[in-house]
Amino acid sequence: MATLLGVAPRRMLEAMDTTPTPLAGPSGGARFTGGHMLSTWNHGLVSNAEGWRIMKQGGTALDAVVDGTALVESDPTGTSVGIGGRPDHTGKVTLDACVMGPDGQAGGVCFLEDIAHPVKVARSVMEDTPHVLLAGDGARDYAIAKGFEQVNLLTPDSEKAWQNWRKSAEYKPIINVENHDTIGMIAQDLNGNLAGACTTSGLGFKLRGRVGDSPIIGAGLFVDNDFGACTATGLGEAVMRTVGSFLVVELIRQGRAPQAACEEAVDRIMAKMPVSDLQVGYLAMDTTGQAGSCAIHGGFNYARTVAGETGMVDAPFRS
Ligand code: SD4
Repeated sequence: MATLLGVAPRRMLEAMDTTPTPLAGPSGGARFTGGHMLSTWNHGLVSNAEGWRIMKQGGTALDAVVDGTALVESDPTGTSVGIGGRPDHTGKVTLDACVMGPDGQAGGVCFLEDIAHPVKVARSVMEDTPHVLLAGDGARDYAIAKGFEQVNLLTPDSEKAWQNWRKSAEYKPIINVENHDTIGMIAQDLNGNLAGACTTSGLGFKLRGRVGDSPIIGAGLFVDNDFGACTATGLGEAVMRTVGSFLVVELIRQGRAPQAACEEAVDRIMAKMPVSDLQVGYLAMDTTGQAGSCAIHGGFNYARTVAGETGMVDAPFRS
């Protein structure tokens, strides 16, 4: 057998001890069962309130994140999620979403048009198909066949914003602290199980066909029921290039607290790309009830609910 430094590969693996941290919790603590939810931005308050209502009635973390984020999708005044989301450069609203549950199951939709609740379609892809991601017309056909509500996602307000944008039609795919508010929600239910959801209309006036991090498992969202969960907001390209949410959960698995893990993921972006004009924020929890968050720039906030008590938290930032 080939050897490296004189040690057979198999023996090297044995010597390295690849056993993951015990399942009691990443830091050895007990699993938290009081109910824990983290949701990006101010609209996270609405999602967490709904999530808590669902958990108290015996609903799972998955029920909480799907129904919690679906409420934000229904709000026509939100310009980055669901109906009312800013269109692409051709004036069409295209939506991205994904969900992940405690058994490692995952589902998503991207480049989806005319459907009110992409997060619910994502759940259906996860539960009713053998696939993880459906795109474009195929995703829409699937949603229609499943009986999901069809709507015109372009509100008069969004159309006006697009018309204004067309006057200069400057294509600058930049996300700063003012112009993004995807909803990413991660939760741990009263049985201690984790789940997450992420839903967005993505970058305003994006190129037609552009898909960001939000429907991509490992980028906009990752859940490992044994260790933790993470979701991202901000410029999807930066998150995708660094597989951000997976990275955060992997760092938690390796023993870091959620806060330190989010900081490291932000630092990885900052080490590789100029960030003066771009924003990314990570939000994470472990299984023991600890939370963490970090953004490139100031301005990212999130709603945190612990055992029914909710508050807004300003995320630390690194720039
Ligand atoms: C994207 N990450 O499509 C999303 C945008 C976002 O708040 O987070 N907006 O790149």
